[in-house]
Order: sequence, then C-alpha cells, then structure tokens
Amino acid sequence: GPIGIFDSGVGGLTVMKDIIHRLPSYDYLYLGDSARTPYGNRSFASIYQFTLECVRYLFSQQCHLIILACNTASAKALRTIQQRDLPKIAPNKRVLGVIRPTAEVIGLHSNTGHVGVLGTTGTIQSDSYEMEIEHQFPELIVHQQACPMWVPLVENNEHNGPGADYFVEKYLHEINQQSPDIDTLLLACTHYPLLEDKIRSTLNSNISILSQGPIVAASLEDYLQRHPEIDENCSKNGSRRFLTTDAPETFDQHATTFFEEKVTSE
Ligand code: DGN
Repeated sequence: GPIGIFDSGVGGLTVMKDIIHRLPSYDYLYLGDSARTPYGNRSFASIYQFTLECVRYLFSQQCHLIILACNTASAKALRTIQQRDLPKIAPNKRVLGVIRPTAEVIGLHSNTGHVGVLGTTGTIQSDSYEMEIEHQFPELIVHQQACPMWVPLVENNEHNGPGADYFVEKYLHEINQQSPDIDTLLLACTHYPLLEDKIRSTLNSNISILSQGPIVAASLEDYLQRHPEIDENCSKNGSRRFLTTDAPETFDQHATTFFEEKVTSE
C-alpha cells in the first residue's frame, strides 16, 4: 500500500513535498485532520485520540508505514501509539515521527554547543525535543521557544506581509535572550519553513536555520533501506492522494501554499 503521511491539517504538505522529491517512486496517501486543526494548544488526551483515529484510518487504507509529519502529534501521541497501540492493532506496521530524525542531526550543525528549537506551544511544553536532542548529543544545550502566532500568520496567508515582521522579531528576540551563543535554530513545526526568508533576514548570517522536510526525507530513505520487510509492503506506482476531514475546497485552496503544486483532495 501507499506510505501514509498524517498531519493536523495542511502543514504536513511541506514535509510530504520534500519526501516525494527524494523518494518519487512510492505511492503516498496524505491525511490532514483539517476539521480539528490546529493541534498546537490541545491537551495530550485530545491529540493522542485524534492522531490514533487517523492512524487507524490510514491502516485501513492499506498503509504499512505512516509518517506523523506533524510535530505536535509526534511530540504528544507517537510514543504511546508505538508502545501501547501498535502491538495490539498492527504489530507488523510502523508509525514514525519527525522529532527523532531531526534530533539525530542537529548537533552536527553546531559549533557553540547551543541550539534553539522553535515550535508550537504543545511541542515546546512536551520537552520532546530537549529530551531527544540531549539523548543524541549529551553535550548540547537546548533552548526552546514557543511561537504560537506563527501558525495563524501562515494559515491566513500573512507570512510575507508586514504583520509577520513583529511576531518573527518577537520570538527570535526571546530565544536570543535565553542565550546569545545559539548558532543553530530548528524550525520544529510544519508551517515555519514558509517564514524562513523573514527569519533569515532577521538573524545574524552566521546562524544556521534547519528545516525538517529534507532531514525527514533522508531519514525515511535510510529507514526503508534498513527495513526491507517494511519497504516491500510499500507500493511504488508514483501515485499521490490527499484526504481531508473537512471541506476539500478549503483544503485545496490552502494546500498550494504548502505543497507548491495544485492539490485535489477528497
Ligand atoms: N502541524 C503542526 C506542527 O507541526 O506542530 C502545526 C499546526 C498545528 O496543528 N498547530
């Protein structure tokens, strides 16, 4: 079956775009939970329940491998799904997130040993990045900053407008206050790559900005090579399908911003 890609809405299309770019021959089935987006401020229980429902649905559509492209879902639901639900509902299938692959490489980019993580309130409050990064690179110091206004700016197509300047500067100033030594900033949210130009022009040029899409795509390729038993259950006809839990017209309108191609959803 297809590789399932789940997100709380349209944002995960930024990750899917980079995955397809790297692995074009696979079939992909995207599911965006637009009816219940955003997940950023919701409780653990809600995010877990919504994510599990969508994972079950993608399994019912023959997916053997699902990527939770959403940082908030990866932070709050992935571990429980992997440890408690998968062994019962689908022991031969896999659900992977976006946090571990990013944590595995972030330290390779830093010289000062200070890295910054920008995400939704839910992602930051979960401390998932801090824990994963410290596990991979015990010598790194992780600074975290929630940027709750950035998703609404992108969703309302204001990310290139002057209104975005204020909030881009605000959160970058706040994380800079935590430590002036940060030399690597991770955009740990599906929407933030759309603000990358503004972020870059606000920061010193010696700070590296990491987007997750290419990192997750490289890690998925490596995973499929190391797990031929999963790879052989992923069909390869180059098809793409898009599903939404809300109105397809609205999804399609928003989707182009993130996917950079026309999307027709069901
Ligand atoms: N997709 C979410 C994330 O990457 O954290 C952002 C959108 C949301 O649900 N808040």
